[in-house]
Amino acid sequence: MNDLDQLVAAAQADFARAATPADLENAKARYLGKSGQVTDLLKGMAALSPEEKKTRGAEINQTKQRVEALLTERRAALADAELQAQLKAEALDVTLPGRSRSQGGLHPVSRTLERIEAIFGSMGFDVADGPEIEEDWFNFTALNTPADHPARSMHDTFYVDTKAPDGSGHLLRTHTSPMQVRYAVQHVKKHAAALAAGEAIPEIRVIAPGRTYRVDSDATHSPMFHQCEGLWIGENVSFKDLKAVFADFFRNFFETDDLDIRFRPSFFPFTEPSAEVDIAFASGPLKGRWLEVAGSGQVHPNVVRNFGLDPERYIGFAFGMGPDRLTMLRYGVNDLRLFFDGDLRFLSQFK
Ligand code: 2NL
Repeated sequence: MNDLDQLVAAAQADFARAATPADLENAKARYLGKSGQVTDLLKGMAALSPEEKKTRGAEINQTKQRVEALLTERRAALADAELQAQLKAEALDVTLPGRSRSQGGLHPVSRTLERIEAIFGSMGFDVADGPEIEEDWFNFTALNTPADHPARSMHDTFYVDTKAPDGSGHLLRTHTSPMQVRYAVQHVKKHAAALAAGEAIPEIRVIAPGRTYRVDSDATHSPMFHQCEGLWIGENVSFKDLKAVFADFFRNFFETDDLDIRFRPSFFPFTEPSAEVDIAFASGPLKGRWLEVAGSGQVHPNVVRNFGLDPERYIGFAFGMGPDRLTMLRYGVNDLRLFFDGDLRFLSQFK
């Protein structure tokens, strides 16, 4: 083996030892770099005779080409090894089961609220939304609820603050009626000019669905619960209209015409006369049982006055119902607390 063959063999061994592309480029420099072995051989040719230059020059060039070929071969091998390693590391098992994302859904009470809004909406009721921390005046005083009424006691109402002895502080609303008072007062302000001129103003027709709070907790009471109140005020709105609204609502809500509705005399500070509303299904698991589903009545003259209207001219009715209880009836749920525990085993049944 001559010196040139030895050089090629040494280069091959060096290149083979290079484990990374960077190692290989360092090895290349030792042969083909500025002061590499092959480069040195080419420089040494200057001292040779023209005769020797021809033969030795050709041999050196051949050597250079062999080293370059070995380098190219090793570069490809290293690149291929790198690719194989990457493919192995990033291997994808297309036979593995997919990672599914679980499907969410609306809470059953939210479904009920949406149904309530849609049905009353179809009867021309506006939907009003407002603060859950209320002023005493909107929650009690405006609604003709006297200072000594048991609902105002600390045992029934969550107070945020009680600034004055007359109770003019803030509390968690105990019903959504205060929102209707706000709505009615705004409505009256909007039509103040017409009212002052003695002209008729548009009717108030609104529902107020939302969260309400009372100091109460058992299988049928939760400290946070939902309410939906309704209010219809005009110059010629009567109990007859209330009955028609309820019939339409409950038949739509429970998707059956086979139900009876009855009114039982009752008492609320904000209505006079007042009535509890019961329904009874003509078929199904609850067949024949009277179920209390709402409170209602003709809006008390004092309340109409607090809206800013003349109770001699404007009259109407109001009602309140419990969306939580309506949801229990619709889906056959027997414990109210299930709605608010956040247990997916319960909630996922409503997807
Ligand atoms: C019930 C009782 C009722 C009302 C709510 C009302 C609202 C205004 C004026 C007058 Cl702004 N009344 N609301 C009237 C009668 C009964 O609800 O048992 N709710 C579940």
